[in-house]
Amino acid sequence: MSVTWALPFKEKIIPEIGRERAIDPEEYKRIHEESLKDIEAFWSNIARELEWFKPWDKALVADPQPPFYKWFVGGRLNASYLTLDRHVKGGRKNKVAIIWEGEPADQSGNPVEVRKLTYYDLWREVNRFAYVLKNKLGLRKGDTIGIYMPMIPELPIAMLAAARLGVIFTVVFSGFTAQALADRLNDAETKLVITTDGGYRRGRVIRLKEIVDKALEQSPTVKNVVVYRRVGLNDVSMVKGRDYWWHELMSDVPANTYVEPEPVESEHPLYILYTSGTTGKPKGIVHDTGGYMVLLHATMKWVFDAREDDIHFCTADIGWVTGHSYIVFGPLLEGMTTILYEGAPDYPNPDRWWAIVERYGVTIFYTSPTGIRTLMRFGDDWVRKHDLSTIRLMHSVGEPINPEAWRWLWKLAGRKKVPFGSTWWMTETGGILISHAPGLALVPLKPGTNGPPLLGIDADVVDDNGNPIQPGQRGYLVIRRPWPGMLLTIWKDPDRYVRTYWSKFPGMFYAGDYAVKDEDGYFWILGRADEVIKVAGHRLGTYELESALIQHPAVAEAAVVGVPDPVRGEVPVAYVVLKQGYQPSEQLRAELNNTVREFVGPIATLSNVFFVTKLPKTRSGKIMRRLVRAVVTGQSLGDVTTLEDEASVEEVKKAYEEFK
Ligand code: 6R9
Repeated sequence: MSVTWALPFKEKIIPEIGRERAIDPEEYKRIHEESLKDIEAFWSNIARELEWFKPWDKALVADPQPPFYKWFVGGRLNASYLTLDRHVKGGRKNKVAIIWEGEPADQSGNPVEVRKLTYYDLWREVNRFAYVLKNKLGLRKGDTIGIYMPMIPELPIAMLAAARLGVIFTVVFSGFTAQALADRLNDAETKLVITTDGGYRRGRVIRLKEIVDKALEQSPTVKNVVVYRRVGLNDVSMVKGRDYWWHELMSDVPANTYVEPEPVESEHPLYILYTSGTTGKPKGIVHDTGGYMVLLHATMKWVFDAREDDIHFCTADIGWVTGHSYIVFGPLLEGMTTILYEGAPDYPNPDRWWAIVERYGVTIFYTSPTGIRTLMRFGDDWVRKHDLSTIRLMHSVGEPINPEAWRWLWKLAGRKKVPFGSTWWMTETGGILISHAPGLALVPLKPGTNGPPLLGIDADVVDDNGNPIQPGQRGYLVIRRPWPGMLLTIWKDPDRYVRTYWSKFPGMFYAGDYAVKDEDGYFWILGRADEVIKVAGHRLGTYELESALIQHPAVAEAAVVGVPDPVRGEVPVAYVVLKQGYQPSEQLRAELNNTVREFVGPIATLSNVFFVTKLPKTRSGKIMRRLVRAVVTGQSLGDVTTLEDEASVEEVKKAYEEFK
């Protein structure tokens, strides 16, 4: 059955892009088709713009067979060299690479700590820390380490130092709990964790080292911990022989220390980043070095129109893929100035972002719909207070952007004239694949769309059988051909890689999103087609929340679904079947919520918990979350032929209505 989709925006907008000539969608279609004729040649031309220690022999190889693709095989390069040494040697030595501000602020809301690191400063610190990793902690190419740090410059320093040695790092978002951290450290078998004594978040100090200590009770592979003193807590417990202070390790490493960047193979993993799937534990998405660098280079040019004097502000946290690609590696690869801030958009006041834009003259602003909606609630004055006229380009990412949020930001920060797109991509894709491309002079903008696939990207929308679908009809987003920057595999689980992404439609990458393509070839990504939800732009598997719930002794079964929320996009609600002998109560409700927060983290706060005696299931015993979701969102139930017991749906309905 096909669904025709009413797209939220009708208008086409020609923004000011500061170029002589714009490309219209028809012309873009032709250029796009051209780019797909020989994707190896196309991407090779872009790859040549980077510096390789050794050129590749073959641009694309399926090894041992599809879908295990390797890009730029035979080539050697180093991500830390490309993002640092190249600029230090090439005339950007004294250019500011990172502007950082901490959270603590004075009476008038100005940050009390600001650090500006030039490319030279950053290069030196990365070399010194690489020396520590290599010579004091004995790490070698191919080893894995965990990084669990707040948003301070030492976080990218640690990432780049690891990359310099070919050490594979996995950054764990500093809002995650000890359990979530331990799971990731264990799966990646990390030898080292780099952390801090603590970090600031909305005026509170989060004691990160304590969380690491708790995680390490269950993480036997970790032999050492490096602790950077961020907050200055004086009661940090240090385990002798295991834990070291960053500043002590660095104290006798001279400022001019140089560590040769390891010329790694193009397909050498740069990092692993864990992300939620529909079932099972989080997946360790593995990214290569060569393809990833090439995709970032292309997207920085096309999507962000990267220029020499840009100040690039991506509001994400480095703990998510957006921060990896578009705070750290992308902007530094292009030799830009990138902004890093510690804290939250609405603390100390809801103008934190706008104050940052004004203070540093931000030109490129990359943010999320949830962030925009959060700030919208505080009204226009917080925005109007600031001079945002330096902004020349904006994009959003993470979830579909709703018309109100788009208009609000375009009017207030975009002065109704700058390009403002919604870039589609995911952890697995490494970088943006579908987007308006102001850097290619592609207009018009269509608000709310993700735009057309970028050059070299063979994206499409297909029906249940994998056949192309009519424009305007809802289907599944797929990528028909490999692209540089794509995940190599799932860490230690190649079968799951094949199953998750390449099996629904054989030969095509299945993204897990619903999408519509319009007559101009612009894509509108509508949201997840599977049981992944996006809470405030953060990806959570309903399965993870359910697994947390059933840890509680009172819970027999649980179903979690995402329901629309005006600010956070989606929020999770839980339906819980209790074990015999337990009664529903407010106290139990609170306990269950705590359990989830403890296991997954504060982003996973349940917006509601309903108690029922049975859940809707298929005859084969699979929980039909789709039906639960239909009930709470007031949609029609659709096909219920596989439902085992109709009374279960009635119960779900009743529980929900009683609450209303
Ligand atoms: C980068 C990132 C990926 C999922 C993806 C989709 C949703 C991301 C979007 C978007 C509509 C956009 N998504 N960008 N939906 N418009 N511009 O968010 O990665 O955390 O792995 O999430 O996010 O549903 O499948 P990740």
